[in-house]
Amino acid sequence: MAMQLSVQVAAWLHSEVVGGAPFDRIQPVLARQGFNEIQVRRLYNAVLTDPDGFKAGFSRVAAGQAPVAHKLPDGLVRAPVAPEGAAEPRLPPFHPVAPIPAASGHAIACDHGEVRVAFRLERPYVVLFDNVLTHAECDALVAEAGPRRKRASVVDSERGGSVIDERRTSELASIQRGASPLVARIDERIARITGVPIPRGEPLQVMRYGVGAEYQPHHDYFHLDQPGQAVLLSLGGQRVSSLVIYLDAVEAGGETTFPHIGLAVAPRKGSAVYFAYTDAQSRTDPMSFHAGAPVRAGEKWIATRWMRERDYP
Ligand SMILES: O=C(O)CCC(=O)C(=O)O
Repeated sequence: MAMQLSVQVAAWLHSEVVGGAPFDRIQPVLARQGFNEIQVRRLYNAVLTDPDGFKAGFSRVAAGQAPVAHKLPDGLVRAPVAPEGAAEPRLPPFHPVAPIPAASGHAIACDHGEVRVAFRLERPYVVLFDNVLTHAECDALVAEAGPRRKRASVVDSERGGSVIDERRTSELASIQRGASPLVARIDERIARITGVPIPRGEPLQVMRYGVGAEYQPHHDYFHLDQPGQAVLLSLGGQRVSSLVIYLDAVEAGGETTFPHIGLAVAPRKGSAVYFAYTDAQSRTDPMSFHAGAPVRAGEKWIATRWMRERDYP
């Protein structure tokens, strides 16, 4: 259903959001106007993403002109152009709601030993961890989940649910939190290194990619302008971060790539790449665009955990 926003409410929303009002202040006001949470998030993000375009839209209506469709930009949000001769412009900062806990330092003591932070990138927010799982744990997870795998699917952006799609050609087994003593131990460890509480994690997805299999570039967060994705917010809110654990090395190819910044992370058994892309106001970072590059030789095994704003049932 199309959203009907009065000029007065649109003007109020614009001035509040431009003034830095958090989502929680906006939501109850628009809820009283009859908007549901997804609609409020879309409006909030529309103002944040393009405040001038949003203002131009309701100003046209106030002046008695026909409204124009408001399209959210889905490409790269670029930093302002720097003066000639200046160094490359830095991207504006983005503060994810789920950064790794600063207090842990570079070596995080866990039940099996130390998980080490190999590098951390600010934007997109990416952390590479070493020694998240021991080699024996990687092998045990593959043995436990591997036989249950089926062809992977993606979210159906129009209708909701999931569909088989050539963009994701791996095989996948979805493992509930706490499904076995091994998975429960992995749940604890993931929460410890990422700082995201266990109940906010979606099921662990154990995946195998054969030669040629890939996961083409995508965002893990839900795109609220696509109806089939927006409905998924009702289960635990937006996705905030992802952890991809490598369960084996790959002979060639199969890197996790971040095309906007030219980063390719090569799979190493037991290490993991973590990326966080949603802030405290539910704004999402398009720079977190990433992919699983095609495997060129050997096979690739990973376990991915997607994490939410709130508990995931
Ligand atoms: O296969 C990879 O390296 C990346 C997996 C991925 O993009 C995901 O699970 O969201």
